[in-house]
Amino acid sequence: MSTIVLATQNPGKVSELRSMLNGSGIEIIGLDDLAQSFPEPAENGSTFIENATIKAKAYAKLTGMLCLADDSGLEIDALGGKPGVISSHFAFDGDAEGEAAGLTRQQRDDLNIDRVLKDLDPVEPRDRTARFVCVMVLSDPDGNILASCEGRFEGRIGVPFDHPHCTPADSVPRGSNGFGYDPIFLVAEDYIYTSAEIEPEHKNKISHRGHAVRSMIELIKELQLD
Ligand code: ITT
Repeated sequence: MSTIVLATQNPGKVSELRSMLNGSGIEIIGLDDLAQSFPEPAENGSTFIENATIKAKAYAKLTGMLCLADDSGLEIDALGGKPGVISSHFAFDGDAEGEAAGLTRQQRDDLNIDRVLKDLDPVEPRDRTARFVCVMVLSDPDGNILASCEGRFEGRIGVPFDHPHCTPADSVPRGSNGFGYDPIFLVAEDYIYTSAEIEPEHKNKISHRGHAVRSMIELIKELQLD
């Protein structure tokens, strides 16, 4: 089995992907495990598949290895599917340069959460339906796409503690696991716990990334890479 490099600079994704691929027979390394550092490609696609393809091809070429990229994000129905492909920089309307460039990932995540809660302010708790989407793409060093797949994770965005319609069940942010929007995402199982409160192993079982990874493992096995 060939070694596959994970094309992500997001430590939250790396730890989830590592734990899910553990024991799959697929040997995985992160960009951080390589001696060199690599420039982040501009994610200027308008869909998850376009951006995942940009990342997979770019890092496959740079590293000379098979490369697995994940492009993911949050789609909120009441916001017409936003933040979608600009989830990582929603507070800056998708602009990764300018002001956002000087911030830590945690600071960006906090500002993105504030923006979502502000935009949803007039929306009733039951109308805050949303889902995480994850698209994965595997590229070889020549830029050939060997496999792609998608996973989804349904839920609802909670309500800030100080909002007049807030109840204890839907109050957010809550929880310290995961990353990104997890503290405000009430998992559709019961809309009680956020995806930052459930155990990481449980999130991996039901999440968008978990579903995509399991499909990708099957596709990689079928490719019979050596
Ligand atoms: P790479 O491009 O380096 O992989 P990134 O964080 O910029 O890292 P994306 O462009 O795919 O990755 O953006 C995904 C954003 O969507 C991420 O920054 C979070 O804000 C959000 N997101 C994706 N999966 C999530 C999850 O499981 N839990 C919470 N938020 C998530």
